[in-house]
Amino acid sequence: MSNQETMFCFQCQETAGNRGCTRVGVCGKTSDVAAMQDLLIDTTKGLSAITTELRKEGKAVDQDINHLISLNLFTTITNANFDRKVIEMRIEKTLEKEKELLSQLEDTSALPEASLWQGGKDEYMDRAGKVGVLATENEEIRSLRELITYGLKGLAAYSKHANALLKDNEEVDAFMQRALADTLDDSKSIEDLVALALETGKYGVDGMALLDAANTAAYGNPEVSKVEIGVRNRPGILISGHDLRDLEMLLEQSKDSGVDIYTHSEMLPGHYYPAFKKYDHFAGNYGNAWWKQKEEFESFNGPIVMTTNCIVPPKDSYKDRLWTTGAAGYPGCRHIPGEIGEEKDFSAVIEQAKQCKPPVEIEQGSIVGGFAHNQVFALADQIVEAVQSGAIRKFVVMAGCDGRMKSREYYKEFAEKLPEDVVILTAGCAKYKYNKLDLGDINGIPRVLDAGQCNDSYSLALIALKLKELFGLEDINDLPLAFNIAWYEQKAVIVLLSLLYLGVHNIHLGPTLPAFLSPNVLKVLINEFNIGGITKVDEDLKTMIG
Ligand code: SF4
Ligand code: SF3
Repeated sequence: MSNQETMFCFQCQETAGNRGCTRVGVCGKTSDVAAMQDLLIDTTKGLSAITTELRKEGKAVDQDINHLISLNLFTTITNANFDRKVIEMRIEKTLEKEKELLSQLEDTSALPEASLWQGGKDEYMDRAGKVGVLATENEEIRSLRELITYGLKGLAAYSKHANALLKDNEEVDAFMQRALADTLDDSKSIEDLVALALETGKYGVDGMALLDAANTAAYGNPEVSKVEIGVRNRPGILISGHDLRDLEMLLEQSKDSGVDIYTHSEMLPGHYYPAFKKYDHFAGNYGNAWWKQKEEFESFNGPIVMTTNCIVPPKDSYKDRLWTTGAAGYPGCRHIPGEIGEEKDFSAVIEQAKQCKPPVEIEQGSIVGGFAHNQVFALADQIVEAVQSGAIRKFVVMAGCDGRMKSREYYKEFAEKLPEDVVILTAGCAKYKYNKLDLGDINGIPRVLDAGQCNDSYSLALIALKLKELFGLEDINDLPLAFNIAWYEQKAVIVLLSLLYLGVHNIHLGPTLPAFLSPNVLKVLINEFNIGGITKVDEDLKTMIG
């Protein structure tokens, strides 16, 4: 691989043929952008090797460097940033920081080549061809390196959201950087890398805890909430992605503008936080999971702000209404700048909205959510009683991502066919496959308990641990709890590694198993954790629910 005509990416569930995207991404990523992402990852690993050595020498690493590294990783997550110029700019910045920090290091002998390479922009493409995924020839080592790298991308995304709320965890950052450096270290064995993958899960839990603490300190604990899915008659702004700080700024700046704010996809849980309930113009949720955005952004009529992934390459009909901010980017779409701690300026978006027609109504009614840990703990007595009386037989965690593959209809069917005494615990955009079905309740407890965004899978883990305590069990795997997780992008990888770290066995992962897991790495996960895929709904209902 030495030119921009070839690429290799297999980081997401929709990778071509469940093997790898090689000319253009199924997501729409072009080969030159893929190459620049490969180089950005390599330079970020190089910088991380330097910061790791600096820490070993007892020197402090600036928070700005930690933030730079997290944002670099986040920028390469599936569907976050398609803008080659932005990625090149981040490579340049990273190389500058490498140079600066190298001069502070006493001993540079342990550094990998990636820490020392300093090429100009005209050399980027050539270098990218040498440092992509396939540069690691051994299939097992490659698989583990990518598993760890993807987990770290997810962790970086969650850290970045916590950082936006001025919360940092130096231990998480130091680990992230050490682990990135280790993925370049040829002396690491398969066993070392398996251990590192599980350690990544430990820090995944810490990273999600950091974000949970940041979100709840800033906006209160999510509470049971009814969210409208119809529309009002004023123009609207649609905000998507995961960044709650962006949502807060937009709500505040638009409050007397005559424009309503609607959430899309992973921003839906914004409605569950008490702090946002005071805004009368916070109208509801519009549309579904990310992959339906082409139709839904068209009919929304107003501007759309993508705060993170998932962006689908936009149609011309609404491209001038699509704005990005933070790690998100798309060439030709306007970007709202703003560093951590700065107030972003959404006035141009608000002005554009005023000129737009109100959204076209595509659905009516409401959905209920807000079952994060605090709210569920408040209902603990009711839940324990329902389990003890037999009214609730089992819980099934169906967290994760949604996606466009037909095979994902499985999750809707699975939810529909679940026996009526089974409760779904969900988080992430996976929920759009069943959160508008009328699945009823059990003694007042809804059968779909939505904790929030994908990072709120942390809440689901806390709920499981609480149930274990309440039922006096030794092992989380003794709970009446099954895991049927849908994955798509790399945040789901950190959620998975976190669950493994917490000792959860028998996780079913679908709709397909990750292409980046080599047969032998998969064998390890099966042997140690009994991970499995999915089959047919009826069969899986038998094995998972009984
Ligand atoms: Fe292919 Fe997924 Fe990579 Fe996009 S992110 S290029 S769809 S593997
Ligand atoms: Fe969805 Fe992209 Fe994963 Fe945060 S928004 S869960 S796919």
